[in-house]
Amino acid sequence: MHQPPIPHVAGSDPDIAELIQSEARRQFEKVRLIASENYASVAVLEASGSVLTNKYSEGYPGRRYYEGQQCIDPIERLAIERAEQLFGVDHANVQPYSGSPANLAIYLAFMRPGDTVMGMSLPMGGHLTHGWSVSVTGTWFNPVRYGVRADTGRVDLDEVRDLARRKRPKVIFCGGTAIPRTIDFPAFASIAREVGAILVADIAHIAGLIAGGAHPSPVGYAEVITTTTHKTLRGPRGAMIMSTAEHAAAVDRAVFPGLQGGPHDQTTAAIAVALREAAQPSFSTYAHQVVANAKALADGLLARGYSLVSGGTDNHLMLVDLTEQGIGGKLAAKALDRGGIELNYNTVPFDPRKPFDPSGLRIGTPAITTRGLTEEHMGQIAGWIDEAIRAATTQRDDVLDRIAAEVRDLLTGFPMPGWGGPG
Ligand code: DSN
Repeated sequence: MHQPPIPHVAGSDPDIAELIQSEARRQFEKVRLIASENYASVAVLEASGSVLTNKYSEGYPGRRYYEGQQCIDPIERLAIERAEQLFGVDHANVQPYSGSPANLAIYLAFMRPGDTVMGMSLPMGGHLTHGWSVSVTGTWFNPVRYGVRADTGRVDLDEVRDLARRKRPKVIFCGGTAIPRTIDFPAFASIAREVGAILVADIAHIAGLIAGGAHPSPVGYAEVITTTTHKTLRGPRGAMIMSTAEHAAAVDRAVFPGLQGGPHDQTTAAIAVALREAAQPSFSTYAHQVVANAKALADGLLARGYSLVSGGTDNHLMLVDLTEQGIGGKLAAKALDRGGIELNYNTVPFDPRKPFDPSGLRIGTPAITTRGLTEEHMGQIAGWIDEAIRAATTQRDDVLDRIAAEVRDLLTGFPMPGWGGPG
């Protein structure tokens, strides 16, 4: 197994080996609530760490620029077929190195510099690559942005329609990184159709929920779908672009040779493994449990007086607005980390604070659900979060250290894929 113990790394590079071991222990001992993270299976980890890393295979199956593709071609074909079957799409490209390159390929496939792109504003829950100003997508292209309503915390689709009518974008992105509610793909599709735009659903956060039937699918609504493979989908760090047959050639050309060289074949194999796992009935159970856990955790926080953007969650994540608690997100996140609860500070819609120390926390349940935690544990976690935030405001590090010990005790009973634990 290519996970700790890692005797070969330990023999040749003890410094790195020790850091990997420490990271494994850290992942074992913490309640990991970063909404975009997960625990990949041992099978996925093995495929990612395999000899496939030694191979170059620029091109696509059957059309490569290097010899020796006898094993790589069938691996990539399997990954493609499994993606197409799992999501019910005409075409899948499994080569993008990660989510941002996948989204850049959309610009290359369908737009020219200066064209208009419409996406959700980053501080409202979108992604950098949906046209945010510090990204190349917001400087080389003409971005128009939609957000959420101040009173509901939800996307106002009438506003999106008005904006699209006025600005006539070539591409409309839906999806993002901090959206706690179901994405209305049919409504976005009707807007895109009306203005002649291509609708791209960025499902990076919810791909696993869609695969498991715990969130509606964009297939049949969005002509193009981008996703990472390592969030709720629980695969390796990678990405895919899926599309209708009509757009297949443009997507493939944009990924290679447009943006990338050789695909990471070890990642392709690990994506294939993850897609096979995601097609099993147990994965559907997992996806529904992720959502059930998020709802239970949201209820636990609401019951303790916390304000959640949009009032709750439909999916794997929630956004806590700490304004009433009188503490910034960064200080809260750092205190929680000391208390064994790992999450990230996040802007909330209309945040008066700066992005580097915003008003909110983003909390997600994909990783703790993989560890086997269920609704019965969410009240306890909400209680720890509340106690740690209070301890942060009174600088009670002793309380944080006590919580961290309680967290460690709880998690001892929940195995982590890829590591047998400290024993
Ligand atoms: N970094 C990812 C996230 O945390 O949502 C988005 O790219």
